[in-house]
Amino acid sequence: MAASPMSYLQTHGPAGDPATLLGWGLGIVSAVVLLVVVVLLLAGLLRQRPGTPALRELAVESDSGGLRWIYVGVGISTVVLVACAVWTMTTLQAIAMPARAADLTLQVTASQWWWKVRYVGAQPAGTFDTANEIHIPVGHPVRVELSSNDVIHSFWIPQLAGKTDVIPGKTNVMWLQAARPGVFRGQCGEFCGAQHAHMAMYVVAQDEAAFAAWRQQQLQPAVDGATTGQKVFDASCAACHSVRGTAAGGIFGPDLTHLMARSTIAAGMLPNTPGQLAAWISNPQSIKPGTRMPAPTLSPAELQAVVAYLQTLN
Ligand code: HEC
Ligand SMILES: [Cu+2]
Repeated sequence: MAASPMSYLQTHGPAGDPATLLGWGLGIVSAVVLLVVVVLLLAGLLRQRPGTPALRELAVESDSGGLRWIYVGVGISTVVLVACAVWTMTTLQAIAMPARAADLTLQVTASQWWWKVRYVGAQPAGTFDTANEIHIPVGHPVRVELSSNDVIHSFWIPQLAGKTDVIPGKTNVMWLQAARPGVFRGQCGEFCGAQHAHMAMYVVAQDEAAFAAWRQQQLQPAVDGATTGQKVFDASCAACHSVRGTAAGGIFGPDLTHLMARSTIAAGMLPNTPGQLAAWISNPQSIKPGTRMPAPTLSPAELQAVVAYLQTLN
């Protein structure tokens, strides 16, 4: 469903599939109920033949079996409603927790208007941060711990799982599991300010070997050089951005250690190309008005140098 990446009518993993089936099932049940009611109503209206007195002129008669319709109708409705309730509860149970314990834990922190993603390693040295793009191994349940830095957001990858609110001062836990490799788009699902619509993310589901290689690469620190670009970065950007392995240790904005490994910038808004990077850095406010990244004052040469430096962060 590449054409409609936000469609939740088809999901690709056990954290979403039972709920999708339930959605279709309840939708069909509702349609059938509507159809039955409309047909019975029309049948009732049409039973009145020409020549018979209007309904309100009829004397009240004793029941001639009509109440049987009510008894049978209530009986059938009760069975259907109870069945739907049981189905709903077993579905909630099925998606509440993965079948086996998750072997990967992510701490996702939402901010206006981007997602910080921390991969928690068994050892502290195995922990790293990235942003707006989540890689997961196919077939493995992934535990996702959600918290917010500012307002209420909502974490939503429609083709993998339902929405979970992301609330300041609280950690909500959900899980993801992809049944096949692919790129699944996510989106903040709770209005969180002017750029709410530009708070997207991608989940990249990879086979185990590719995921392990990606993770290993993410753990590598960046090369610490003394290039002009890095100097500009340290002076103008490092207060907010981290590049592991260098002096840049800001935590206000996304970690940029492996920026080039991401396919988009600014939370899914722009493709990650040198031209878009330069456009973003020279004036983020014109691209994403209100974003927490101010426009830096860089000369054209400094802008070019810092973009060239970012190109080395792969
Ligand atoms: C005051 C803090 C601050 C400063 C200074 C700052 N940034 Fe940012 N930057 C941010 C924030 C916050 C975001 C996330 C914006 C969003 O997506 O809404 C961001 C996003 C980015 C992104 C996109 C990252 C991604 O993965 O989406 C890049 C690239 C970037 N900044 C580069 C720079 C460079 C280069 C400089 C210095 C010239 C710089 N920033 C200065 C706060 C800052
Ligand atoms: Cu949001």
